[in-house]
Amino acid sequence: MTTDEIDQLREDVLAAIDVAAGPDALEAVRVHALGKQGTVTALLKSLGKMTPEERQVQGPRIHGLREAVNAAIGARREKLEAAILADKLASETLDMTLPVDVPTSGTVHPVSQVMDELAEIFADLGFAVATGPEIEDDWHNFTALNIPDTHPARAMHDTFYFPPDDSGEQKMLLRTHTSPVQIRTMVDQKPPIRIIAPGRTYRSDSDATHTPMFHQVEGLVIDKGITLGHLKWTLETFLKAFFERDDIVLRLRPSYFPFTEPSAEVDVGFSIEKGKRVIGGSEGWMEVLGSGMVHPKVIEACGLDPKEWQGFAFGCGIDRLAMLKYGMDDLRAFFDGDLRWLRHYGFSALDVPTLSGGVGA
Ligand code: 2NL
Repeated sequence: MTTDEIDQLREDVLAAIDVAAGPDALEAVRVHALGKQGTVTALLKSLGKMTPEERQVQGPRIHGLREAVNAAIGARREKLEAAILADKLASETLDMTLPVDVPTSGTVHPVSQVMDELAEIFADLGFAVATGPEIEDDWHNFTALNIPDTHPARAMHDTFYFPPDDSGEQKMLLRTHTSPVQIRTMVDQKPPIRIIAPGRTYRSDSDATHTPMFHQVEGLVIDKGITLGHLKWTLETFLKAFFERDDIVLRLRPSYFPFTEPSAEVDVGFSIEKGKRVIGGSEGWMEVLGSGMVHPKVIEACGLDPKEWQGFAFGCGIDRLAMLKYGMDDLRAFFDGDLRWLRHYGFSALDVPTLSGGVGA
């Protein structure tokens, strides 16, 4: 090939690179010039057949051509990719100044709202939210909680059991309370522990005040030197924040749970407003929570030394808390899925579940 022809080839290839409209077209130009059968490749191959003198003259020209083509392809590719990215960015812009006034469909269920409020109140007191499986084994739901096989509390819990496994040994069950979440936390984590465990629980029970699935929240503190005083202060602080009233009076009544010793039922003073019972004041007492000091046997079952670690625990129904706070009187409406009820009692999806967003707002 003559020098003129090489210059012509260079011009042609560079021009083709310049007009390649996209990565695919550019790749076709590259293959045409630098591929196995490419025009520039053919020139490089021809070097082998030249005399040393010829090669000395043509070598730098042909290699220079290859380099120029490579550099031009690289530059063009960068340009094309930048243009593609710019297009993509331009087509994916979001107008951040758009107002958020699009009507949301659906509402937050009062049970979800109350769960969010609980998480918020207890977060301020240093509690984390713990969750766990709803299908449990006997050990986590009963045995570890000092409820042995023969204990009457097992019958009292009206447990839903699954059919036994193949070995016939293990019968899984639907948890009857959220305590197994706390058992799992004590087994897995080192104290100090401060958690609440809200969630679905199940008992084979159905009437005006019981649904087979209901929501419970339990709280657990494990640390050194924990007393009933800590329990009472925590529950009083929680109830004042939750019901947004300062005139909350607590009465701890001796009671019995297998997993706490001593155990106390917590009554809260109520008053009558517009013919309805509301929490606060002291016209009468209403039972709201169960609680107690965690039984040493429960602490031991979780692998901790009860001489070193003590704690308190409490539990209550979330559905009932929601009814008391928001003035609903039929538990079963919670699970009917009636849109009119949900629109009336539900909360806006954009609401922040703070204490300032509750009944007092
Ligand atoms: C109630 C009473 C209660 C607990 C729950 C608990 C959990 C562990 C250890 C000890 Cl892991 N106790 N939970 C304690 C006392 C009462 O619930 O009336 N619930 C609806």
